[in-house]
Amino acid sequence: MSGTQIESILTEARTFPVPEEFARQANMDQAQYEALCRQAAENPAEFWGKLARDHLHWDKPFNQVLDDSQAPFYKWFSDGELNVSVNCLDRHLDSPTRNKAAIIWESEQGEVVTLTYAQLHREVSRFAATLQDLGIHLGDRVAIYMPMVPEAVIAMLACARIGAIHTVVFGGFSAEALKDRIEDTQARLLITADGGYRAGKVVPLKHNADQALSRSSHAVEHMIVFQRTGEEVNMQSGRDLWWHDLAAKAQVDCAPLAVNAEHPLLILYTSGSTGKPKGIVHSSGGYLLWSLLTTHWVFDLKPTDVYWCTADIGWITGHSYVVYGPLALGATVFMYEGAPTYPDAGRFWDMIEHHRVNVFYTAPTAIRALMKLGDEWPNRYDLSSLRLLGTVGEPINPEAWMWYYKVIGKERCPIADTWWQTETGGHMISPLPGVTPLKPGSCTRPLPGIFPDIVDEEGEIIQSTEAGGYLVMTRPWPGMLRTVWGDEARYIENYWAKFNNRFYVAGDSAHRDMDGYYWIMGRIDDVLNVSGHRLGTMEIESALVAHPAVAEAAVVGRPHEIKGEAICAFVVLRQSHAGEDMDALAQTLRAHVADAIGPIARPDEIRFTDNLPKTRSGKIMRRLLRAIARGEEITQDTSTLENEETVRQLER
Ligand code: 6R9
Repeated sequence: MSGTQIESILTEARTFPVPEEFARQANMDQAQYEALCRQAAENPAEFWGKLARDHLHWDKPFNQVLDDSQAPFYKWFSDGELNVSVNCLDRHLDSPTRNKAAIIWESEQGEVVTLTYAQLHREVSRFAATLQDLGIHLGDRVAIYMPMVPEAVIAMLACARIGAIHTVVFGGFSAEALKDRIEDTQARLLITADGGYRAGKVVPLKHNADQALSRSSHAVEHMIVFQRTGEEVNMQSGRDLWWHDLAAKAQVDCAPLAVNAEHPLLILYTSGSTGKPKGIVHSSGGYLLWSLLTTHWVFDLKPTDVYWCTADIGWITGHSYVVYGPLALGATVFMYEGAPTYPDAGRFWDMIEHHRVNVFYTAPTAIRALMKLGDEWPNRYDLSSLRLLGTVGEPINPEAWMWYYKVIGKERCPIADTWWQTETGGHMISPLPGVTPLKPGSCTRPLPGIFPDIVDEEGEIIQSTEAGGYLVMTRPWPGMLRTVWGDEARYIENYWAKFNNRFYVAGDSAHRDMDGYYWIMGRIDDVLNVSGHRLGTMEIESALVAHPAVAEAAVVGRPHEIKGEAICAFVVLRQSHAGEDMDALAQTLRAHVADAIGPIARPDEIRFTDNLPKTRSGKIMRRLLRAIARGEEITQDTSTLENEETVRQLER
């Protein structure tokens, strides 16, 4: 079969039922799930309206749930008013949550700092008052370029308290990336630190910030510098201010400002396959509701849990699942500043043991990297506190899933494979741990209120359980992006135009099996065309990772006279298999793929490498590998790669 549909070639038959013990205590059980799904389908306004009233504190209640008069510019709860920091902090102060840990933070050197909700509230109010003193008002943009320290969270919530719009720039990004974001948002203020720690080294944040500002066509009025590493930095008088000096002078109280539910809470930049990064705009009400609900449903958080999401606050995962979702729920968030394998490969497991982490959320890239280093590392630690695991960022190969399930979760912990995007604000397709039987490699089913579908090139819904196509959303949801900052045309063009504004187009390819489970096959741009068969990269990669020698694989196409495209696989071996005969192993792996999924998917070429080029958020850069496989000159900017040297190694 060929044509416009994408073929699914991976057969994964393993299923894992919901553990009874887990189901009994879960925040959502089967009956509630079914009731919610039914209500969402039949009466969306009632469904969303009730959730928003029950879970958020409104200063001014809303009457209208959804305003679709200017679709696809949807508005949610748009005659209501609320304050996000009140929902994350103040409303917990009249309950025992007041004195529980909001944040437990550990530095790379092993210092531990705990902030209770009452303390965090105080710090946020104080810093919000400081921002006000500097003349920051409703709607002003504030750039935050910070290491993973509690002050980064304080800065975000302080912006929310006064209605300023934050744009967090990942601390691992260069001066150039920071400059672009400052220019695009026209930020009035930049909040940074002298430096941050990563793998025993200092990241010179203030220095980068100085460079960004010196190149920027837009001048910020002030830069607030948090002292973290204590190294010497250049303070420009009049412009640059020390955090601690301001804090010493500031009043402690800052009354929260109620804002319209549609007021932008944040702008976060995400890079598309073409063009400059897009500033994704999220709202105050809808975004907060969706991050809260998904944290509650998917992570099943309980008041007694210690919860750890390893994402940096520079990513949407850090926004929704380190800051807004868990704090709105009054949860205890564990936060770590540093590299995952510093000083050794046991660091994550050591902190899970030490802080008795119950719910752990990380990315496939981290899972595969830790898997590559061998089971002996996790096996040295007591991981019995864990009760639920999560993953996000890329499709997880079934074998990496199995490793996570067995070696980390000891076959006790459900895994939430959460599919979502910067643009969606929160989880969209994910197992509910007390409801959904699991299949390794599938993000399973949509959450209540979410209506995905799979369509072909013409926008027709694909009914087949084997063919894949475009993953789309057929109805709006409160956590959806509102626009691209300063570029409404790009919002339409990127997410809606493909099928005449009928669906939100995610840009991923996927297929749905006979149980209604979704399988993400990769980004739509990465689909291969081999002898007229359209194949997602994911499935061939997963077949490779299923071989015991392979830790990680990336598959790309390169032009082929007869087949259209030839399959080229880049493979990272597990440490236990380093030093084997590479030619023989390449043959074995080619045969293994042909065996596992059919001759059509047999790689034409296998290249071994120590690492794959990744974005800073850990996604494999297949575009770059494609250029390498084709022997093309690399014209893409590689400076934002996690591991730039890998590209040079591969080019040889
Ligand atoms: C949250 C986040 C979004 C893209 C998305 C998809 C990929 C994320 C996934 C997944 C398969 C999962 N993706 N989660 N693919 N299974 N569980 O990562 O946001 O950085 O915007 O990336 O990541 O391709 O379209 P973002």
